[in-house]
Amino acid sequence: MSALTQQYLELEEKYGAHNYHPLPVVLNRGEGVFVWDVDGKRYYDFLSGYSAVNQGHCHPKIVNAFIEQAQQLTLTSRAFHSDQLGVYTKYITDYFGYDKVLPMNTGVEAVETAIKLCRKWAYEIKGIEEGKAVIIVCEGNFHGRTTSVISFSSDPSARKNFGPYMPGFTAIPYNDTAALAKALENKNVAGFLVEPIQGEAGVLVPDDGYLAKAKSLCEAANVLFIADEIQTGLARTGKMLACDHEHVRPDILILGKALSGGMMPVSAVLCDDEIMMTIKPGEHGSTYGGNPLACKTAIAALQVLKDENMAAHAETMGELLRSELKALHSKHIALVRGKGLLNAIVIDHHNKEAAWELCLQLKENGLLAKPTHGDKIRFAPPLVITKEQVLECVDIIRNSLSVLD
Ligand code: IF1
Repeated sequence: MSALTQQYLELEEKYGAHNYHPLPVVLNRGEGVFVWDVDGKRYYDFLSGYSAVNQGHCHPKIVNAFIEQAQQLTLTSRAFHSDQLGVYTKYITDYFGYDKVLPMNTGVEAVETAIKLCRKWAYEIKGIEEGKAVIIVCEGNFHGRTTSVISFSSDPSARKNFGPYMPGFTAIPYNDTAALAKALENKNVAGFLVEPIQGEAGVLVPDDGYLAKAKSLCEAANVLFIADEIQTGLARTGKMLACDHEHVRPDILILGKALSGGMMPVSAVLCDDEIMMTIKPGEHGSTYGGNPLACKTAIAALQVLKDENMAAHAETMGELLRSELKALHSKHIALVRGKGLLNAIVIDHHNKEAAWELCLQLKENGLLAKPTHGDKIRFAPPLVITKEQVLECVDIIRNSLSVLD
């Protein structure tokens, strides 16, 4: 490790909270599928900021929109109107086909917003007795870090000693429509909150038909189907939304991450008037939510996804990546799974540090990826990756795997 890298690591170690355990690499530049460290070494980015930079690092059209707006007007608060918000709300609701949007910033804020909308709808439209609404969630979920949202996490490290926990959530196994049907028998159920593919759980892809069946069960029970597409949405899995694979239209759609192409936290909740209009002035909001800089940036980020046909490209590149990884027939890879360019491998090794060691070797060889849950490594490059680059990355992975022999 270079002295320069060491210096930066020491600063973070000494002055930053120790709530992460990153790879020992210090980045200072990004462009497309690549990032560079402070010593000028170039890497393929196989994490894409946890799918926030689907459009590639520093996409020129998104950067330009951002800079233009930054020089014009960045924040008004929602106490006043801006000339950007109305344009953005029309743009994004047309884009996804919903009556209305509620703009927020981080992903978890949008999840919280969806929960509030669901509860309001339950009491004011569905007619559930006040305080009794239940939202069904899935075991192994990841929806963010607030105290409410970690209350229904099944990951001890996300929850432990952060209680007391928020009531009103019931967890059922993921990818289990029988369990959902059973849970829906409770008349106080207001919503079903689900990730179309579970990211944090190690890119768990449910069976074909799961989302469609879940949606129809929810419809029959007059329960809102709430899709957290913060990670799976925006072309990542080979469709604009992962729910599109099964022609499912969520009642509440949650977006974040790549909605700004990595420029700043921009999230959104979309739904129709019956749900959205239950929230009245003063009942919900945020200082930065819907700010003009975010609006302008998000329009550019969404437009780039369409103009550059990124969903279809992600589908093709994802198929190539998975088939090439499988063709390695590595004894260290137990499983290759994913959809589009949201993929993971499961490492098979007696050493439980094997995935971490492989990631260190990948880094040496010019590819950045991060282990999750010990034995899984996510492979989710920016969607601008080319065929030649996918093949080169598979070569890097093949060479790096020998470190586990
Ligand atoms: C961290 C994982 C990814 C998300 C879904 C909501 C949020 C996220 C489906 C919250 C955020 C991130 C956040 C990051 C790690 C991470 C992650 F490994 F934990 F699961 F991406 F895969 N819903 N996911 O994936 O969005 O508030 O962060 O903007 O360390 O928390 P946020």
